[in-house]
Amino acid sequence: METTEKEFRNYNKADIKAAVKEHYRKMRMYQTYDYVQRMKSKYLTFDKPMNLWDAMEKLNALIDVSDPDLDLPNVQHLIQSAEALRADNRPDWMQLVGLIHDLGKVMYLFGSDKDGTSQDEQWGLVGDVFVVGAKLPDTCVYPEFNELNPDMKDPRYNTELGVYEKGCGLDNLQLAWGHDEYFYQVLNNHSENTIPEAGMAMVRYHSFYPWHNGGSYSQFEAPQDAKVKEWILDFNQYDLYTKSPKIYDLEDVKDYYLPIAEKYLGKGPIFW
Ligand code: INS
Repeated sequence: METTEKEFRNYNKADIKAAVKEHYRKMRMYQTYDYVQRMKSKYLTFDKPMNLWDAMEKLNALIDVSDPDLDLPNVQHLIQSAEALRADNRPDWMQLVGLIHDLGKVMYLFGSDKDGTSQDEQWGLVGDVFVVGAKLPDTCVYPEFNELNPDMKDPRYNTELGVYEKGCGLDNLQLAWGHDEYFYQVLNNHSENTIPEAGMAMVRYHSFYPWHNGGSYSQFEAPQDAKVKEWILDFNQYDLYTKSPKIYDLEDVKDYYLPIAEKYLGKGPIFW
């Protein structure tokens, strides 16, 4: 890899786009406990059939505004991740997870500016996520925006535990709404899905940087979450350090990934 690790995710470098910072300002300001509940009832309807490859194609039209390291359409990032996993001979299901882990970003097709789930307003779609319903930690990128979150003035939500119990476990937390939780729930609802538990965790928690990278939220961890963190950190190398200007054609790699996708997701459409 050409770029060294420390050059990734540097949100303070001089040429960072104002749009990245603005994205995080809005995300911190609007992603409240109530907002997340509203988005769950709005988007977890599983009534829109679309096959996997059509969904991949749709990510040709989406550039992730929160990403300081990549300006390419999101489908390129997915192929780059998968190809790196393939080159390292990682298990077929993990290669598939690399290929699809951000597919929840197709929510932009059904989304709106108002919800932050559109091409223009992405604060409900992409970016590092955090727990809603508990105090925001300083390990969030741009922690200076934490105080803009209305929940931080609400005594129900602004304490270390907030609405949760100590040791409740990761799966019982409500995270900021975005592509990760959306796609996890879509896959969970897909009856033909046989992606192993580790792969499902990679989909669900890969953007949860304040936890897997920042070391926050240990008050909520249950014993089984230690292994989840190992899975996520393993996957993270392929999610983050594979970002490069290299462009692929989805059609060229499809022959290789199609049988793997059918093995773990079946042949039918996915309901979004
Ligand atoms: C990126 C991007 C990714 C997400 C990361 C974030 O900007 O939105 O999809 O996984 O957490 O830093």
